[in-house]
Amino acid sequence: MINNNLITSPSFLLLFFISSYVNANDVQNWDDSIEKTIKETFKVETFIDGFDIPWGMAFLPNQNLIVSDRNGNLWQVDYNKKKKTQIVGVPNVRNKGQGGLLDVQVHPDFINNHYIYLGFTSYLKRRKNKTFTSIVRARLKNNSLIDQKIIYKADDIYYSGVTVHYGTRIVFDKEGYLYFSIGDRGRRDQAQLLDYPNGKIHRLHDDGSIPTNNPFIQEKNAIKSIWTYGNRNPQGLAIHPVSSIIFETEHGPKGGDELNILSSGNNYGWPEITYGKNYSGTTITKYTHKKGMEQPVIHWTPSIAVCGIDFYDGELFKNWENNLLVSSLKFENLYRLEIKDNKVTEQEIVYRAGSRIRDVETGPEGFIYLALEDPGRIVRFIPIKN
Ligand SMILES: [Ca+2]
Repeated sequence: MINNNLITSPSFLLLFFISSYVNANDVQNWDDSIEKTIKETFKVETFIDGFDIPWGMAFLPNQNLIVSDRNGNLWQVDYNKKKKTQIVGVPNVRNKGQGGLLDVQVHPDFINNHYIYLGFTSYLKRRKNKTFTSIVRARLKNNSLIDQKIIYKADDIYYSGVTVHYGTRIVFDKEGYLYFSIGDRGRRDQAQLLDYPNGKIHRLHDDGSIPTNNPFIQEKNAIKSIWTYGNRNPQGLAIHPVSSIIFETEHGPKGGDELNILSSGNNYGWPEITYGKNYSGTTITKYTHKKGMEQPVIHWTPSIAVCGIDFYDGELFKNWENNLLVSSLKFENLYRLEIKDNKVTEQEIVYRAGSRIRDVETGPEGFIYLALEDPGRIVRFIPIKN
């Protein structure tokens, strides 16, 4: 133990500054705390730092971590060496407002096809301020993206100069369908219209083709990739490890952040029903329920600014098996939700990060990884046996 006299002595301070300087290139210990929660105790440590705004994370079968940085950089982090290398060949993105390089996802059969998917803010060639969500598929070879194919791009008419509510989370279900979200792009009424791609969850085959059993495939004028609608700004998607049900989180306005269970063709109500208000405090709608519109599983009011989610399906945190981990931007907390029969039976804050949390992932060996942005870094939870 270091006693207080030593800490305040000039020679100790000098030694401290010298050692900080010498270690400047190593991973810094931003995080080094022990967290006691209701059912688990764990240590938080910095896994890798030096990012701008790490937005999405996905692990490869070889345990390496792919991190998408909103500024357009894509990184591969060597799991054992904890060193990151930049991946080249990323499409040009419009890094403005809430847009940029957003989510990354790994194909379920990556081991054979080496496909990864990126969700990003694309722009029109002649009018760079007009943006929308696109999805690209590419093979990851060493640290390059090759054989690129844009598997989703909206028609130019939907591109807009508004730089909010891109959504853009990507997930695969167990049957191999690819789902991705697009927020309402600040045009709330369009979330209810099936001839607009914004305010929706979309479903595609892994090559970008549209499944013939999508819910609006027969509907005239509907965009055929739409899976659900009435979604405001969804930035969390996760598949339940046992039931395979798709859970979604979306940012509400002022209040009314939602956790939803997605099902083909459903209308999640935005902006016809909501538990939130306008940021100014004025009313959006007096309705919280309407026939033909789905209720959230839970809503957070005031808004936590709910972001990426993941079900814990590792071996290490035994008491959190299949619990939903929920990240938040504004409240800077990681939440743990127990869900039984599609109802939330317990909710707990398990970590106060002191930083916006963009994403959460169960990693190799069962550690839990969080993408934090102040400063941009990935931290992980290591359980401590009681
Ligand atoms: Ca809703």
